[in-house]
Amino acid sequence: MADQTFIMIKPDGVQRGLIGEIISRFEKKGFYLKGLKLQNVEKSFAEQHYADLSSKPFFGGLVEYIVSGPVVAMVWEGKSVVATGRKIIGATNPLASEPGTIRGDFAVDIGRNVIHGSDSVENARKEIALWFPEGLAGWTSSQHNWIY
Ligand code: FUP
Repeated sequence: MADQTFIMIKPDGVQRGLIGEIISRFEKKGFYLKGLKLQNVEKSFAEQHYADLSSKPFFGGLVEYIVSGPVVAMVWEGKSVVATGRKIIGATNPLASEPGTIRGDFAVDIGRNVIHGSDSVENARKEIALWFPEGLAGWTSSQHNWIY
C-alpha cells in the first residue's frame, strides 16, 4: 500500500484563508485525500499530539497556538507522501524554508508556521490513529493509472 501522512493546517492557516491553497498543492502533486475534518482541539489533545516536545521551552506556547482556533486535520496518501509532504511544507522555521514551499511562501514566524506534517512513517501511523480513530474513507481515484 502507498504511504499515508497526517497533515494539519494550523489555526493561522485557517484564519488566513489558506485551506484551499494548501489542499491544492497536495492534490496537484498527485496525492490522494483520505481523511478531512475541521475541528477545534482540546488542550489535552494538543498536548498528546505534541507529547514528544513536552520538555521544550516553547511547548506551552505551541499548545496555546494550536487550541486558539479550528484546525484542518487531513490524511494524504501516495508514493513517499511522508517525505515529499515534508518537502512541500518546507523547513520548520519559515525564514529557512525555501520559496515554493508552503512555509517559505506563506509564513515568517516559527511559532505561526501554518502547517504540520508527520516527520516519519511511524509517526504518521501514530498521528493518523490519534486524529482519525473513526477510520478513513476508502476510495481509489480513477486518475490513479495516469499519475503512477
Ligand atoms: P515540524 O516537524 O517541522 O513541525 O517541527 P517540530 O516537530 O520540531 O516542531 C513542532 C512545532 O513546534 C513547529 F511547527 C513550531 C514549533 N516550534 C517552535 O515554536 N519553536 C521552535 O524552536 C521549534 C518548534
